[in-house]
Amino acid sequence: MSSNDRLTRWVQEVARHCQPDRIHWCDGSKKEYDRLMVEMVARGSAIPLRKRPNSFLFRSHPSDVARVEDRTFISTPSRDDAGPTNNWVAPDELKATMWALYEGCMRGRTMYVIPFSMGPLESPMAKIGVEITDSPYVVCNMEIMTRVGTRVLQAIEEGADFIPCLHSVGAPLAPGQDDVPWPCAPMEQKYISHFPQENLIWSYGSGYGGNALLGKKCLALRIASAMARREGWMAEHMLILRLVSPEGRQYHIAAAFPSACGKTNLAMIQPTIPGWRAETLGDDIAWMKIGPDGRLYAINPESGFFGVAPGTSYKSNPAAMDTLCGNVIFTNCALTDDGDIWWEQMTDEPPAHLIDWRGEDWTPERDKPAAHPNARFTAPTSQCPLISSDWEKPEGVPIDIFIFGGRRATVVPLVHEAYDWDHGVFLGATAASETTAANIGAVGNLRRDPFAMKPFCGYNMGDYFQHWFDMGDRLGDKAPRIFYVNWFRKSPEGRWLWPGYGENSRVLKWMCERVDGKVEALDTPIGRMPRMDDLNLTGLDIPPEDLRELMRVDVEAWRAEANDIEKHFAQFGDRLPKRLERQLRQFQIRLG
Ligand code: GTP
Ligand code: SPV
Ligand code: MN
Repeated sequence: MSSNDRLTRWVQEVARHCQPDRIHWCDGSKKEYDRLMVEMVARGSAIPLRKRPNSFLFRSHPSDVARVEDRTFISTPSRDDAGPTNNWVAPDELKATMWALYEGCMRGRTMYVIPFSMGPLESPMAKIGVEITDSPYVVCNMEIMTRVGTRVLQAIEEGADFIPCLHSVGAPLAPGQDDVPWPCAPMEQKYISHFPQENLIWSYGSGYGGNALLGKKCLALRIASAMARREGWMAEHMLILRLVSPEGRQYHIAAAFPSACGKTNLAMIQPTIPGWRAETLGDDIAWMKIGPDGRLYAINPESGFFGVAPGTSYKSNPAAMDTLCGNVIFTNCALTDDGDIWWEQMTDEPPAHLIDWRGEDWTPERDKPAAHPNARFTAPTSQCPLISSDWEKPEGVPIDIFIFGGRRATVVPLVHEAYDWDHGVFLGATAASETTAANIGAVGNLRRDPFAMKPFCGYNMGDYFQHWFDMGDRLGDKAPRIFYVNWFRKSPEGRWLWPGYGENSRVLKWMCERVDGKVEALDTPIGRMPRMDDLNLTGLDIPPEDLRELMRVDVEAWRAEANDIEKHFAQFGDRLPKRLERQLRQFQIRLG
């Protein structure tokens, strides 16, 4: 059977179950996008923005505002292969449950077939997917976030493999029934399911972000991470950035921070240190493979930003603001009276009146935010003024530096460096962060989020740790150097101790100097840290006591961390690499 026959039969099978009124094969054209938007405006689910060309605001159902980790499943034949950090249901059982939900679920709707490529089609690292969805909102978002169109279909016709991705909002319409602006299913019917053995994705019940735009978290991270392990490459929740020194030397950095912990902002950094500049390559996902010269090369599989809106401003991230000049889909932002969008911290003063993300009148006296904390923009990567001319290079860029990190109000200092690769894997494996609004659930709870991949690793996390060791062994002395950062330290009163954003360039510069062997570092129990004099702080107005706090290693607090890491590691049983146990013992010895 040709892959084209396989595609036709799959589409027919899905149509037989889901019973859509009609089927539309997407060509990815502007005409198609425009027509879908016109239809969504007419139905009342999209609001055209008078102030931004070709831009639209959507308001989701208040129950469908973020990823749903509790409803996300890695369905491997054995529970052990999904591991302790994933939800698991046996494939047969999950498929039976979901087929029952899919039965008739697209009645009254159009079924769209979206052929898409993750990565430039001509890249040897690119992967093709086909998403079937009953949501025109998903189609338009996918057309920004991925490379959609007839060229992809052609590749399939010529024999290229593809990953089937099935999605339904789970809200069939009875004959004559009016649609709602944001159809979705109740929480207990939502399923974001992955079958890594078969490279298959089934999503039901949500129209939002990573639950529904299946090229992103589902394919490019969960399925891709499982493929990457089998095939000897890496699929990581990482931004990709090129930093250029005043002398013109280029450094490529890939950084893994959990959701809503600063990847997009770091990817678009505008360094405050004179002479240094940055170019954006990717803001969320990196696919990396060892090149012919033995170094690790990264591509960005996406073609759009699905970025956190609140907090984005001309002060914090001017490049993002410029990226949003037009051709943007805004979701759950507030609407201004003159037909533009607004969100918290976009301007110093909020507008006197807004329509909030729920569609209600809002004035600054209201104690609820006008935009949902996980409000997002979907914008083409090519519109970023800092985009690197190499961002679509088929072979990618060679990575010099890995950064891990997270949101920690206490304990973790501004920056430390791993002693070696194994210690770096330990830092990644033990990364912890306060939860954010990017997932439905409590916000601000500290949890381990290894390599920022807890919600996105498509197999047993213990095996994933081993994969990092294996990659390091293959890379040898060409492996990237590994650092750990925390931009989110707070004073007891809750004030940020570090100004963040563009000022983070000061920390990046120190990393580059470490890579070049230009500066010594201080050995501490947690890793190597900058000597105060080596951090360029010129022009920064930080009280000395704040700086001391940002660079302090509180041995007592780290002993408590070590105890918690023991518990964290214990859940992996015999899947935990011995090399991590050794790292933990050495850490405990250094702590004394
Ligand atoms: P996902 O798209 O969910 O993966 O998030 P992300 O990792 O790309 O996070 P993003 O850059 O969108 O930042 C999330 C929030 O953190 C935004 O509200 C930012 O304004 C804020 N933020 C980002 N960088 C910094 C920083 O250096 N300091 C402080 N204080 N806040 C930051
Ligand atoms: C994240 O949560 O890490 C995101 C947003 O990048 S979503 O696409 O919804 O997963
Ligand atoms: Mn993300």
